[in-house]
Amino acid sequence: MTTVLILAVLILVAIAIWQMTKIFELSQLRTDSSEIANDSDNKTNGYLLFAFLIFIYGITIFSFWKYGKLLLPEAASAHGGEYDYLMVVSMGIIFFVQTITQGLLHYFGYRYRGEEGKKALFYADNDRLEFIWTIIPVIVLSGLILWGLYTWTNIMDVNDEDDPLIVELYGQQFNWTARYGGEDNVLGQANVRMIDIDKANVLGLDESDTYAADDVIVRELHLPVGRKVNFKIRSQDVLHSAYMPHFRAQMNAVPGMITEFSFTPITTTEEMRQKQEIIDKVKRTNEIRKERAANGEDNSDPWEFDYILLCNKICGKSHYNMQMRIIVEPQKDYEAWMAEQKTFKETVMGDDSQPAMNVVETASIGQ
Ligand SMILES: [Cu+2]
Repeated sequence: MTTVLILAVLILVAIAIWQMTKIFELSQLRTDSSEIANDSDNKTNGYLLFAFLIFIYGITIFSFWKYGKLLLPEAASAHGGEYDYLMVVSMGIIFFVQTITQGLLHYFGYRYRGEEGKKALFYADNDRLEFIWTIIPVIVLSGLILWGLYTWTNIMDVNDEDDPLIVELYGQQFNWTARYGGEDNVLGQANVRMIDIDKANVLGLDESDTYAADDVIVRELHLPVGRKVNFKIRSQDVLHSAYMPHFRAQMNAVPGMITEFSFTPITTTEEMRQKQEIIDKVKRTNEIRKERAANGEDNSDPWEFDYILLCNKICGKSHYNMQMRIIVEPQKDYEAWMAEQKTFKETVMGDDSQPAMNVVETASIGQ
């Protein structure tokens, strides 16, 4: 009832304002009713163009200052540096060209604004000018595209050189599971049709495949630093996307097929935590979390930096929370961790109803 009353009052107030405006308009004596812009109008618009130019330059500088720190930290994979360099050069060129063209565009709008008696020059074409403004973008864009293609081909070349570690990433609504090939570094055959919940065979491994017996299934990904990793990516249900932002890696997880991505981690989690930009980020985040804690809100425990695997396809209502911690560590730490993990044979193939996989303490993972 109150809502209806408030609405009625608002409508009546709006009608009253409308009526008053009409009365005000009628009471004004129009001295100049012309719809054609005069010199003064044009001048005002010319100045407004300058004001808008200052606004877009200002908001650009403000965004860099305010949000620049939200960009990803230095890449932690071997290919990431080149990827970032390509990105920075592309953005630099775009930024440079847009700053100049916007400046010129608005300046010319102001400089050649309409004036009484001024006539525009009829200028049909100029071959040299057209050649210049065609050839420069052609050269710059061809350079960027060729460089981009070369980089892309290098990054996407998944091969078995240099003895890569083979890891499967398995996406489902709404979590990630990882599987290592075990001692032999070969993944056993798997298929969603072989998923057996009763036996906790959640990834659908083929129990008759000898390669599957020593596979290690985990919910926290450990990678030895400096060793190439070949990821084999599967999805159980819908399209997901395995996204590891700190390693500049992303690949769709497509039901019914195995997609691949390969990279070499070059910075351990510990080394990353020591970097100044990460220390600052952690500090900023924890200040926010402290405020949240004071207000009794969720996500308020102190955060520590971790690499992370996310899903980057909107795959359902808990998509935002589909994540897995990644730990990059020295070879010996990796081996020690791996030695503690149980194999598929130990966890599933027996009839003693062991847990599905190596269970990890799930501490809070956050960005
Ligand atoms: Cu997903």
